[in-house]
Amino acid sequence: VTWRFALEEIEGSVQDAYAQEFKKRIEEKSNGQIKIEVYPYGSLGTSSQLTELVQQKAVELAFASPGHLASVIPEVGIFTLHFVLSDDNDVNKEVLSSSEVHDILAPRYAEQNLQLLSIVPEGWMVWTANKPLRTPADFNDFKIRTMTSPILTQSYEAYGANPTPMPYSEVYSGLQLKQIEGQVNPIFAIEEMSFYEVQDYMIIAKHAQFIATVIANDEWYANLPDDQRQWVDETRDEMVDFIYEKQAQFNQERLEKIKNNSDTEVITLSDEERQAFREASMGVRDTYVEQAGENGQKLLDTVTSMVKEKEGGSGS
Ligand code: 6CS
Repeated sequence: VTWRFALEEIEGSVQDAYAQEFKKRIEEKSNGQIKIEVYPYGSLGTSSQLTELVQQKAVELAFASPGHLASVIPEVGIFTLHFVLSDDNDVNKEVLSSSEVHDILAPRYAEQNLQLLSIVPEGWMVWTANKPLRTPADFNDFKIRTMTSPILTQSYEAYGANPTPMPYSEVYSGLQLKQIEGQVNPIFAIEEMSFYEVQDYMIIAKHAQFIATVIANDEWYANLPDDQRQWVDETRDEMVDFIYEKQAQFNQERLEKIKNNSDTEVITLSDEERQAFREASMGVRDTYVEQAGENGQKLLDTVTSMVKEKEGGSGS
């Protein structure tokens, strides 16, 4: 049998590294009985279209990032909120792979005919612009491209910006043609999509991680022979540490590459500067809860208390 795995990112990306390793492990476990075909971004459609393809069982597996998926499942919008996750990404890895978080979200995915397999951090979101962005006031009227969910645009409206949602594939030309003034993505993506070529500054505020989720068609997953479903579950669990290390490596290496290949100025915000953004972002949590309801509140409480607990526990 052949399983199709669709990506929201191009070849060489974090999602591609995930899919290639997933493929390798499943093909090995099944002794070649299962083949996985990986479809990088561009071959099948936009993020939202990929989710639809999984719902229709036209592909079995895909990535679905909350920045787009929150239009369909408002609860996942939590991962687009600023300053909700820990500054310590080891803590985030643990929280995101916990059964507590999975169990709140999985039923909502199931209502959409989707099986939530995994929640994957891909690195810190970094702002790019042609001017430094150091204070919320610097965002005043700033046209920043965001992913397509409305919950996400509110985070930038809170800073006074003019967020412009658009698909990933249109960002480079949007920047080039000045339809947008800036965008936000993890460093590996800024490098592989060449956004840094048309932007002068990269601003690291550590305000959020780029989070993706791995999904499968719910019916397909439920009807898998037991041994095959076990391989999927096992591999999904094994991939947590694998992809965590990969994303760290990719983001580090590509920051060096950008520094070596361009005169992009990299700005890292101080704790005081971050604090101003943190304060300006707090009100968006209420808007999130209004949109994501009781289940959203429960998820927010669970995530924030787990982050606190694990930060305390790590002694840092
Ligand atoms: O900005 C986006 O739309 C995309 N960015 C990344 C790093 N992955 C997928 C997502 O759709």
